[in-house]
Amino acid sequence: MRRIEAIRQIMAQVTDELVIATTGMISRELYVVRDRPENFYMCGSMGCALPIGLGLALCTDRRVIVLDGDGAALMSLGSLVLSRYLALPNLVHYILDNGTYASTGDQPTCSRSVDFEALGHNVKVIRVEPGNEPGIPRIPYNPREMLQRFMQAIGHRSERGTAVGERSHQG
Ligand SMILES: Cc1ncc(C[n+]2csc(CCOP(=O)(O)OP(=O)(O)O)c2C)c(N)n1
Repeated sequence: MRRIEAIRQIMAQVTDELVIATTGMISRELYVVRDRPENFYMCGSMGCALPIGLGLALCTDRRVIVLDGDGAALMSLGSLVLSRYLALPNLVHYILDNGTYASTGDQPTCSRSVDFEALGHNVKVIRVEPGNEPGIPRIPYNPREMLQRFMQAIGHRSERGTAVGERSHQG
């Protein structure tokens, strides 16, 4: 199965879940499949989709879906075992495992020797083909727009009444 097809199948089941997508083509393919304000595209920081998903799932009853790559999951093994420890019932962690860092040119990962489902919590590994879909555009939102859109979608303001993205840019 192509990775984008796995994303299509996952998103076909989504109603009001918050979806946190990992860095690279997984985010970009999600954007093409079904862009929505409740999607957060983690542009730039590989390995951070699960920690963000964990934080969200800890502080809301809403269901949270993390769309991860095998390379990103391997980069964040501490989050994987923390997720197992926390065992949050509202978190589902998909790992789209193509055995490579496809977004940067299909360099191999060591995912085949790792049992992600045993290490993490509510992990669903989907084996997908390596490679990227042709012609997938870049996500047009800059990081601040991305964050503000998402925070608005989840109804969150910081205690000072500013969106969190504004606050972090002030240092
Ligand atoms: C900390 C960090 N390291 C490296 C990169 C460069 N990078 C972006 S996406 C990517 C590959 C992601 O691989 P994987 O998570 O397996 O997803 P795939 O692209 O295979 O679907 C890499 C190495 C980055 N953005 N951040």
